[in-house]
Amino acid sequence: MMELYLDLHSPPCRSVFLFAKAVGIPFEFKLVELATGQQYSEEFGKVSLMRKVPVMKDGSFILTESVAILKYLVQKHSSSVADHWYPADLQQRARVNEYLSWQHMNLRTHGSKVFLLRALFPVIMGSEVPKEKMDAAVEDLNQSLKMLEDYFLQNKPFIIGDKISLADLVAVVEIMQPVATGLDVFEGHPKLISWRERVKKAFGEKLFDESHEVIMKVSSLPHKMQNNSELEMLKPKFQKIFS
Ligand SMILES: N[C@@H](CCC(=O)N[C@@H](CS)C(=O)NCC(=O)O)C(=O)O
Repeated sequence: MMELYLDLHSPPCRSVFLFAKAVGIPFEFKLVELATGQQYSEEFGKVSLMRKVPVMKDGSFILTESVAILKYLVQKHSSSVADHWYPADLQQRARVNEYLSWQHMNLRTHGSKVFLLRALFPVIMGSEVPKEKMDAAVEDLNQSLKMLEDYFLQNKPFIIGDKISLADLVAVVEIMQPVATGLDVFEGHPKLISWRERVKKAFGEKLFDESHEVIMKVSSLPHKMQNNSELEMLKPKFQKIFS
């Protein structure tokens, strides 16, 4: 059976998990606990030199990068996966790809930064986040949310139109990251509130909430990380990101 190496604290992992579950692709869940540094273990190093999740192992074929994994799954299961997830239509597919290309350096980058600053910075660095750093990160996130709303979504129910696609999936899991830290990211973005409800419904509330259960309990993450030697490995990484 296909194996997925995941930690559901991670948005790219949740996108792969949610998709496989929603379309009924069977897989074995292999937990790689990032908070305890399992991505640096010898065992995981044999699976992926990237030391990041998600990773898919389908037989002897190993694939990293959530977007590549999602597209692989769509193509592999094309007879059972509904077309709307990654439409065959040239322009609709291009629209999905446009979002998937854009999000890496925009919503993902800025959403993750706000998440890391609010949830982890104080524990790892042992100091509060400087106000101007936090304000700048939230401002960048807001600009990405505005672009999602005004450019990608406009007045449509979903990014490609009437139906959900990989683009909505990848967007919503990233937005849930700052949401989990208690930030009201939807303030000033009314269209995104109803869009999120439509996306949730499309997956089914139970599956959606189940996938987000661990991230919604993010306040327990620092506790897991404390007294853990792996924390020291994260310090230089954080210093590099946030200096
Ligand atoms: N572009 C990659 C991003 C993967 C990634 O950054 N994963 C993070 C979790 S969100 C990770 O495994 N980080 C572990 C580390 O950097 O030590 C994807 O979409 O799959």
